[in-house]
Amino acid sequence: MTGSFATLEVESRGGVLTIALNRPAALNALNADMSVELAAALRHAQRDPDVRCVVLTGRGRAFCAGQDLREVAAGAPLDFGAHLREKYNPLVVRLRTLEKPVLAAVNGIAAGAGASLALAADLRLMARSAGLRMAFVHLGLVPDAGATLTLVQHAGYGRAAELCLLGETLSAEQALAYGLANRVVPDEDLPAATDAWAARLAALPATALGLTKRALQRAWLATLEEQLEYEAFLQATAGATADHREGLAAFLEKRPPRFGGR
Ligand code: T3D
Repeated sequence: MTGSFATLEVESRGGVLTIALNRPAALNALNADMSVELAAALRHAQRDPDVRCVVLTGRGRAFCAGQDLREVAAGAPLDFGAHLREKYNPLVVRLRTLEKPVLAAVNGIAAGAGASLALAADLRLMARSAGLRMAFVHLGLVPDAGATLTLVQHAGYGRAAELCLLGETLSAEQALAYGLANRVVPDEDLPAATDAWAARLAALPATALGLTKRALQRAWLATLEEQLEYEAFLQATAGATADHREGLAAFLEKRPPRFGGR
């Protein structure tokens, strides 16, 4: 799948699928082609057992400036509801339910639906000069692509309200303080920091990571009793994997584990 897209650069190496949004002149704004291609790349990530971690990033100085507003202005009046249901919502569902870790390497500004995509990832590494901007309010729109949920989940209601209602750009350092970034690194260190985390994630037991993600996603909805039961259900699967046996053997033999992903 490497490199066969008009709006993305996709590379698969060492168990890591890197998807780079690649319309730098438009700050990687999401046009119709990009949403179709991103859906295809994420489908591939789900299906290919050799993909054990997904990195989402942007080429050029931005991560993603959200919906391509020139495309909206040039076209027939947009059916916003249908557009979201057909294009963005499936992308967000895929990112959140993909049973592989998704790491957003936020290399620059992430605005509107671009911020929503970054927030849908499991982990966010941000370059120091990057920012998050809930730009929707400046267009008279409502935050979409899941951001009203993910912001409240990661940052809490008050901070989510501040970001969505005021629509100011949140710096990377502020994003870290708000719980929206996992790490902030100097701009020039982002590629190496991303590679290091992605390689670590790709070397960890794939089934356990996938099931862990399922458990975390569901935790928002559950009572304690339900979550305890769900953890027990998932552990029955994880406990039957070769990776679990390898982890146990490595512990007893006092050596690093070599997880095969099965
Ligand atoms: O159903 C639906 O589709 C509704 C869903 C909506 C989802 C959304 O995402 S709504 C929010 C859309 N995004 C925005 O409102 C952000 C718009 N962009 C900006 O506010 C600014 O560009 C930034 C704050 C992101 C960055 O500012 P700055 O000063 O660093 O860059 P710039 O000069 O504004 O932009 C550079 C170029 O990128 C420029 O093109 P040019 O003049 O050099 O040819 C600019 O027009 C282009 N660009 C930036 N954002 C977009 C864009 N082109 C198309 N669409 C964009 N979203």
